[in-house]
Amino acid sequence: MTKKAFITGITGQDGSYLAELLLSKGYEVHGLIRRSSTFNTSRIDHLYVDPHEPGARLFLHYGDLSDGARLVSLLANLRPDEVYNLAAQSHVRVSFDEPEHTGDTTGIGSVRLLEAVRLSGIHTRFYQASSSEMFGAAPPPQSETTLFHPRSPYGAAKVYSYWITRNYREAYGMFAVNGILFNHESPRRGETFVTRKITRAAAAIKAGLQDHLYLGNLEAIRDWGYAAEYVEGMWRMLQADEPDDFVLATGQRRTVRDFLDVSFGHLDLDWRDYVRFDERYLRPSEVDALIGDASKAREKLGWEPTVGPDELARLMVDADVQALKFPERPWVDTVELESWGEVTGVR
Ligand code: NDP
Ligand code: GDR
Repeated sequence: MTKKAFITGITGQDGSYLAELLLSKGYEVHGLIRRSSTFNTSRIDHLYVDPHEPGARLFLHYGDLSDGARLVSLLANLRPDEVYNLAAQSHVRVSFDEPEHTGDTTGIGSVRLLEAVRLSGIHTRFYQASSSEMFGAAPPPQSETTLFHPRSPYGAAKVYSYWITRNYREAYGMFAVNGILFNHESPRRGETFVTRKITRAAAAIKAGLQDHLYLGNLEAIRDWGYAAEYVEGMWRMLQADEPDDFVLATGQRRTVRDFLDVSFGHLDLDWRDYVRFDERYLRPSEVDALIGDASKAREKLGWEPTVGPDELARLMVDADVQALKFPERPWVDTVELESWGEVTGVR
């Protein structure tokens, strides 16, 4: 029997990799997309096959995490085996500008989806995209047992989603799990997150298209992994015998400064010649250091990342150099190049 998955946030970085992974495993994939006045599906266009074609296994449905009734009717009709809740207002800095909207989408959106599962009476496994931002000020290394101390409206909204997911597991016996993921990046990363901002700028500066790069706090420490490997961990969590919560991380610490060194160095550039400070990119309260301990996922799920932060930086710079040459395919990366025909069946 073909398994059916429902993904919110399918147009985002993780949604696109997860859709690819599930299609390669033979799933029928249904994605929630927001109506927008401009196209917002560039990260999944390469996976899309006209639904009238016999081989089509990817289907998109309009909806929004702010619209609970729509979520109920969609789930009741689709009856998926697995639900992945990846949708969120996911930018930490923006969450200080839009705290209420972030709370509504990143927090309450999760309970709307959990309620939709419950009210539609379906038996499904539920994945919640929890975040290392929930740890906030708690000192590293952080694991599943570290107490939360969020430092932003985004982090606080994710803590609510974490606990409401656990509550539905405990209260209703739902197979509902939290993946507590540390930062993961890729050539498909949104352009305003610091890694992608850096790798795009390095490529553009090298090509003579940009003079400067404006950044905020260069001392922040993060644990950066490769998104394509993290979606495999999400899937494994839903294949486990028992529902449980897991940290996914590389365990490697790098500062923003380190990421600049590797990215610009890869193109024989010295970032100090180009980077300027802009206080606009500081946060009212910062998360200084996130370094994850993913031993539980390694032991219980057999999940282990192979791409560390330096290789990741080089991979992203290479992809951004390529993207300048082929602007019509900005999402291109190595996973894509190796598995393109096999995954999509369209080439
Ligand atoms: P992105 O910002 O790339 O994608 C977010 C997705 O959510 C997009 O598809 C977006 O749609 C969708 N979305 C936003 N608001 C709504 C809404 N109200 N209703 C329906 N859909 C909505 O995030 P990532 O792919 O990087 O992350 C995926 C999830 O994992 C997020 O929940 C994020 O908070 C979380 N996370 C991410 C980490 C990371 O390092 N990447 C680490 C830990 C957790 P649209 O394209 O239309 O904007
Ligand atoms: P983060 O990622 O806040 O960790 O959240 P981001 O890349 O935005 O920031 C990382 C660190 O870099 C510093 N920084 C800058 N950040 C941005 N965006 N722009 C800048 O110009 C800049 N200069 C310095 C930040 O202050 C911060 O310390 C990401 C998101 O994907 C969340 O959704 C996810 O939950 C967490 O990772 C884990």
